[in-house]
Amino acid sequence: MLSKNMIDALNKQIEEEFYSANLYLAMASWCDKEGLSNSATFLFNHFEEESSHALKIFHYVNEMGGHAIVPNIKQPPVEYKSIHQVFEDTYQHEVYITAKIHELVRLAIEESDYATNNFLQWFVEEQREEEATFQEILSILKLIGSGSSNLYFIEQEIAKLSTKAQGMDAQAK
Ligand code: OFO
Repeated sequence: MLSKNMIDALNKQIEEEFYSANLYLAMASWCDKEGLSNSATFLFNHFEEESSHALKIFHYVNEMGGHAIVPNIKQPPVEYKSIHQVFEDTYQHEVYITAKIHELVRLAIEESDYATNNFLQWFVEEQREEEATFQEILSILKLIGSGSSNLYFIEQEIAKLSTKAQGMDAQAK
């Protein structure tokens, strides 16, 4: 049984996860339009991942006797200055989401809600992995540098990371 506080906090997180999904979908669409198809694929995959995170919490709330609420999600930015900005924003966004997950863990501990604390540990690990992935991308972008003649190399590296990430997801299932 979840406290009212916990149900509200988890519903807020459902909204955050759906927003993350839409943010990555908007970024994927921008990359697609710019002809950056490997980056687009990487971000489309991330859209699906974030949607699955939202649903995971959604089902948990109902399973625990609460009421999961379909959120009203604000529109994410649709235009980006560069691929560097896209990935800088993804990294900053993941850092923000990690802080939100940690707040939920703190609440679960305060309320001695061991089931929710246990449920949230999957997200703690997921966030650690996601921050590491986006940080790796930022390091690669920094090494390659900006300038349109470097976009080809960036696309090659993102394709490699997509394959690696999919391999990890398949293992996790
Ligand atoms: Fe990127 O994260 Fe969901 O949780």
